[in-house]
Amino acid sequence: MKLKALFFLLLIVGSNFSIFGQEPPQTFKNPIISGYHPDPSICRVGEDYYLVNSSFTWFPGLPIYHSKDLVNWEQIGNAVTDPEHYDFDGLKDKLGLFAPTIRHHEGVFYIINTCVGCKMNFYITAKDPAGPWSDPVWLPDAPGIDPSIFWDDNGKCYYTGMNGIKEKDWPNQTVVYNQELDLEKQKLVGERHELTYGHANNASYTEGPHLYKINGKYLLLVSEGGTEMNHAMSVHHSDDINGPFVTDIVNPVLTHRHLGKDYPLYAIGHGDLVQTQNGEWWAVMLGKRWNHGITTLARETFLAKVDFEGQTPFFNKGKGVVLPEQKRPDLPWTPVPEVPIVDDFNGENLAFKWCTIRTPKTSFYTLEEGKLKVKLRAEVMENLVNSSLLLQRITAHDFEASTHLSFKTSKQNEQAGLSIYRTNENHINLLKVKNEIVLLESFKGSITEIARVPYKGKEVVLKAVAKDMKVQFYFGEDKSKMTPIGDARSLIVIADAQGNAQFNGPGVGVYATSNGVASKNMAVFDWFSYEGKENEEVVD
Ligand code: 6LW
Repeated sequence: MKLKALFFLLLIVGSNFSIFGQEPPQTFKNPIISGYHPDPSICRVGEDYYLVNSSFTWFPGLPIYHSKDLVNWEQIGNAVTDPEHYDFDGLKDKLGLFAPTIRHHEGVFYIINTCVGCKMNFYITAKDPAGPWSDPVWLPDAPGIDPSIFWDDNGKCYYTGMNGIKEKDWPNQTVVYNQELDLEKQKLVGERHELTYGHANNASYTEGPHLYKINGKYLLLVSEGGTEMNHAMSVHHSDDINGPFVTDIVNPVLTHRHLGKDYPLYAIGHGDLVQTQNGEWWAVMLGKRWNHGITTLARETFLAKVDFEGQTPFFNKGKGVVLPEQKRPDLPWTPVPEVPIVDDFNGENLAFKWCTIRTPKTSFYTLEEGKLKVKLRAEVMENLVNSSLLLQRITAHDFEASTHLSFKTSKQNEQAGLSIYRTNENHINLLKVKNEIVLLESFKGSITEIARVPYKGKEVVLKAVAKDMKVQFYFGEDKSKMTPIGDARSLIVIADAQGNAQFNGPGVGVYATSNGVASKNMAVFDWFSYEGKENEEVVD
């Protein structure tokens, strides 16, 4: 009896104090997952929450996060990992893996997604969301993008998606449809039903649908307005899964488009709902932040409380907007391990955060003796192919990134170093070449040599310090003796809507190339350090 009492006492104390004994915070800050994490989809299994984001041509793709409290998220894997099945070559950076949906049904996790430019809609399954995930089941009969998956009480599974319309009644009109998905036959079956064009007769780009059954009625949540300033979310109700769906008079239920272009958080939309084990409803959605008037972190993942009045979901009731900071969900505060600032490449595999761009048809790097060894290959990042480029998402407006490189070449065409990358046309590279260090900037496809300095040593530390929309580059024999190279460059190079920069987001990492000529040379990185410097002002 005493033991049982002690156990319950510990439980109560534990839930009020985080495992580290600190008083858990009462509030959380948005975004909950910073850096480019667009089109979030979420599901709950017991006390565990799983979230997936779109990832375009980043490989591996579809990052998966886990949380116990909807605030602290840890990446537990990527759902798209097999180069055999997903060919992103030839795809612009804004194509590839669009908005996914993650759901759990009868012990199996499902992700349904669209590979734009590469065989379109498919679903994959897994027993463990950390993977392995199954090979894709392609759905050639499913048109459009933004697939979602829902099981009705009768066990039938339904596919909901967005499709274009030939005969539009207004510009950018699209339709959300559903159709039964026979998981045995692995294809859409039966009649396709058009559910909504959006909440108003000018709703453009109605997309990102998700179906729910709440209080015995079907609720259809969709996004409208496109993923920029006019982004919004609306809900539609029906007693029948195939409709007719009636638009809710309260629509749009969430948007920031009425707040004007200077409001700090904008483009809010593309959300997914989840009910906690304590009965609360919350929503994840995408949004953007300004950084001195432009957006350099692309679309991030935000969280908002949802309260139902009847069938209508009210987002942050009383405020009706996504808040930079608010009371956190009534869940046990469960911090996750900090992502180490320095990656010393001592592991057997690269951390989940490391990705390349487009599909690696050959393995171009190894981890040996605590070093990352990257092959110099003819491929260059300016072309729509996979090159020897490894990136992690930039997660803060101000950041510091540096790496220790060991590289020697006698050939003019061979380069290796540090890269800040948004697209094949928008990037800044600090590279070691034959007896020199060179700073190259590509903006909207035009490449400029910013600076070039002599450097004979084999070992070099390369560094980038981003602050207030500028990034200054440095080089040196070691961390304590760094010299600036070139002037501070504007981060507009990685910003949204600059040239072909759309949908995806910026990364920082390492790069090596022999510029079109075969090479046996290697670039050896001893460590890589990335630290986001939070200086995000909180507004309310
Ligand atoms: C996503 C769609 C969208 O699939 O952009 O603008 C696509 N809206 O919902 C890529 O994020």
